Amino acid sequence: MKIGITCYPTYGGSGVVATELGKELAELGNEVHFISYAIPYRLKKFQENVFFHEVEFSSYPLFEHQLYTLALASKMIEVAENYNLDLFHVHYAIPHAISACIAKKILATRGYNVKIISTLHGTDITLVGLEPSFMPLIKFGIEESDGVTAVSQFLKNKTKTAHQTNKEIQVIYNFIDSEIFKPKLNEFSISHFSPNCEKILIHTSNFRPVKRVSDTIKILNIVNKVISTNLLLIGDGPERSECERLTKELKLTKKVFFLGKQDRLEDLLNIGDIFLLPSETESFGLSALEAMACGVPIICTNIGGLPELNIHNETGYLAHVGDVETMAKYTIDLLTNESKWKQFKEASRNRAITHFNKNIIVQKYFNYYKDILSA
Ligand code: GMT
Repeated sequence: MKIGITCYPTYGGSGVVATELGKELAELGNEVHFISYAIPYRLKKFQENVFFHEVEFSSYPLFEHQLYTLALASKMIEVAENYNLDLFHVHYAIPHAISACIAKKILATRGYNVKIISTLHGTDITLVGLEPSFMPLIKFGIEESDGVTAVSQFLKNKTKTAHQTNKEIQVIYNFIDSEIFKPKLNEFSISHFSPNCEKILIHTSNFRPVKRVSDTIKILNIVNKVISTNLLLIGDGPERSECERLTKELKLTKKVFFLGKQDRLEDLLNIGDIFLLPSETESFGLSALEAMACGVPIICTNIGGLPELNIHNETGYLAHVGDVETMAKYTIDLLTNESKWKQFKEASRNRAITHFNKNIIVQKYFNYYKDILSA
């Protein structure tokens, strides 16, 4: 197959899923063309069958704002014609699905039939997607796509109710490479983060308000009074300064490590005893899956698609949004009960590899492509 993939190229779960999927499809012999404004950050190395096409902007005095949706549609048309694409697989509805619809319509007038598959990832439906001005666009993008996938049952249901659509939506979960995300001895010096054998809590995200990163610091504050514990915060974003302020206010500066954006997540995740994800909304929780694959139990909120990933009292625990006391209680429970913690670690790794390994999920996408192309 010849597949055009469009995603956000910067840090973020949808870009990771799109890039890893493209790399796997290329590995299976398909030709994959990434079309975006920058090269996806997980696509830095040369790989056979993988191509990148940069969406360029032309400056023109009348265009005070960049016309990204149109520039992307133009590039999609160009790539589809030059490389005979079979389909566009766009990740994150806004504006990618709309650009694909424009490109498809124009290509049809030029004798090309290219299918569109849109994958809904989360905030494109649950947050920005609910802005009244965007709602008609999102509904249009969904209904005009030849196929639509969502990363959890929760997101499928939410899309149908919030956007009042009967469009068939296929649930295809996020995935990991269990050979990369696996339990292993650390290359990073654990003694740096745990000089006095403190327990280690870990969290990774883009520090947007929906992640409620400051809750991880509040949890640490409670846990640390019972068992000496440190917290590793990986990633960066708008809430980081507030988290740094709160850390100072709670006198936890020696206990919280702000590591910023990091590449070799799998090494850092392996240092953690427990992964915290106290999000306000989370359609799946790729970061939690990566931790589970490394054998790290999860304590997270019971919202969105998280209960489809993290099984309460088996791979971790679930609590209500903002209930830091309960999350801290669960954390203490696991950190002070070695046999239960080991049992949860094993269950986390097992669940990650039996349900969410790349070979299972990539095959689901590929079968879906075949269904859509033959429909
Ligand atoms: O919204 C984000 O946090 C980023 C967003 C993205 O850009 O990819 O993540 C969403 O997609 C991921 C991959 O499918 C999911 O694992 C995340 O749960 C989802 N984030 C939210 O729903 C908040």
